[in-house]
Amino acid sequence: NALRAAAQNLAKQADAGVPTIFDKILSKEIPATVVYEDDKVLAFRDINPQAPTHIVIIPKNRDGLTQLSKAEERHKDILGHLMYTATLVAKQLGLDDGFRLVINDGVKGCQSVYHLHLHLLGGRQMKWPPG
Ligand code: IU
Repeated sequence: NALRAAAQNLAKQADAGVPTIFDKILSKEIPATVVYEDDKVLAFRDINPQAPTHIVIIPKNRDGLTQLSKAEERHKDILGHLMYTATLVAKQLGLDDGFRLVINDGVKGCQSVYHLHLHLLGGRQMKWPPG
């Protein structure tokens, strides 16, 4: 269907090295409220927050990781680094009573930006199952 075709097209463009919106945030072409940064990752506030605290954490070097399901052996370090970063940011932002991490993958996962990213959500009571 149309949604699937659009998502596959976005993924193909990202695979081909076409900059995503997150590359533009990394290059400062598009402004973002950065809450944490090191040599490997950037964490910034989501422009359409789904919780009082909603942070997006991305690898600076996409290295083929348009989405989690493209992960290969060489990505294990950055995947761990992203998750560890979430714990640092959660502490920094005072999410002491818990938080949620989400990675949307592909069409059925509702992924919209094809540059791997981890969502850190907190500041309210979460529900299970998610939507
Ligand atoms: P998703 O998992 O691919 O759906 O997440 C993409 C997120 O990026 C989504 O929550 C958007 O609100 C967010 N975002 C952003 O923070 N800044 C932007 O310029 C754009 C999207 I476009």
